[in-house]
Amino acid sequence: MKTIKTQVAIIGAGPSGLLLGQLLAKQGIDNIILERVTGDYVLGRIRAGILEQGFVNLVREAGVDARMDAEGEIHDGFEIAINGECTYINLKELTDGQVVVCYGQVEITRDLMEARAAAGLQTYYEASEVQPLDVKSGQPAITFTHGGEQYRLECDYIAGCDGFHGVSRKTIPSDVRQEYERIYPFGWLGVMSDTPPVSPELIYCRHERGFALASRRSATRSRYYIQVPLSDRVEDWPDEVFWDEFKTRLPPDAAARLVTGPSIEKSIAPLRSFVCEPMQYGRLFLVGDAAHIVPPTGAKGLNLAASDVATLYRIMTRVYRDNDPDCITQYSDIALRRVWNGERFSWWMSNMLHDFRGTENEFFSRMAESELRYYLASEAGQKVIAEQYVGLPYEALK
Ligand code: FAS
Ligand code: PHB
Repeated sequence: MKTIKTQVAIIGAGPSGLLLGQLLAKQGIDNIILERVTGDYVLGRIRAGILEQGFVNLVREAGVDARMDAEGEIHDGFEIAINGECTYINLKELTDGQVVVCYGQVEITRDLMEARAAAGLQTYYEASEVQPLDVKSGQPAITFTHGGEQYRLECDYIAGCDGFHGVSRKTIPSDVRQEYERIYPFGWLGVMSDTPPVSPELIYCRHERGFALASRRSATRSRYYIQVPLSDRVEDWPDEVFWDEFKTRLPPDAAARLVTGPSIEKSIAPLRSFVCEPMQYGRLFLVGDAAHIVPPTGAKGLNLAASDVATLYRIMTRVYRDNDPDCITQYSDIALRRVWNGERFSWWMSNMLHDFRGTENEFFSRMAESELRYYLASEAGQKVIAEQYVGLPYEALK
């Protein structure tokens, strides 16, 4: 077995792991990333598209903002439609100037991967049998296999950035872990197409036939979603059937502008809310989807991963720069306060915008529509939605 060493071992080369690795390296903190699949496979996952200001600031701090600034789109607001009747949520006005940036997760991940390679930072792609060890001791380690060789990575700390299906969360003993979950009774059919988007900003649609979301990746690439039953398969949705249904759920003006075309990606994702407490165990820290999942209705998944990264990065900086190892005890409590706030907003947006008939009773649907109308009808209500959508400020360390 070959022994290698680093200060912070990172499991996972998704956005969490790559962003953390870049920020730590900027502070001179040595780190190695272990990733189960190839870099191309990671880049093949179509996921998020909306970045909170906090995320944008972190990307800038990591020195990986050039393409985001050049190609990302600043969105001052978005529409919420109820059966075709639109209300504009003016983020910029309602939050004293805060906005969001529309820039695909794939692009951010690509930028981070390229920056990491350019900096000569070590990433083991296609690492298998990754296993954290002795996380409660002062010398944790990770064993893994790479290129047919066995390795032991000795480190000071382990960042579990390995997503919902990773190994890190399971390293916390089941009698220590408390998991909270809600599975939604529907999924999202997502379509990517090289067609001009129906709107310069996003449109979230509550419709009697089900939820729809008109998003985008650029002026020539659209990202669209519709709520579908969990029993549906992609094969049930040939392009023309999708376009007809999507058009029906859009507000009339947007429907009239819809340009259809061949899908270049089509998939169905289930929706769940999930939180694991605590988010740390000894010198192992859970980051991003390894610790929590939200339904994408609030555009929070990637953004909550970023706030975890921000907290852990600041803690590691204090440990190594200010020689304050005790501050690691703050991570889980700080991260969870923002995670639960993001969980609540994502759960609320999902309840307000989806059709629950057939799973909840008609009374629930009438309550949800009435509550959404109440929020949209008042500046105070719109302000609540806007503050949550742009993201609350990151909590400082004590
Ligand atoms: P990730 O899952 O992205 O990355 C984890 C990495 O760890 C992966 O590369 C994986 O291969 C690796 N890994 C796993 N196990 C390992 C092991 N044992 N050893 C080594 N490596 C291992 N969020 C939004 O904000 N908006 C959206 O619209 C949105 N849509 C989504 C659609 C889908 C289908 C999914 C699944 C998620 C979506 N999300 C969305 C959430 C998504 O963006 C996540 O929040 C984001 O990918 C989190 O990033 P990471 O925490 O890095 O986890
Ligand atoms: C996306 O563009 O993929 C996207 C945007 C906002 C959401 C969900 C998905 O709430």
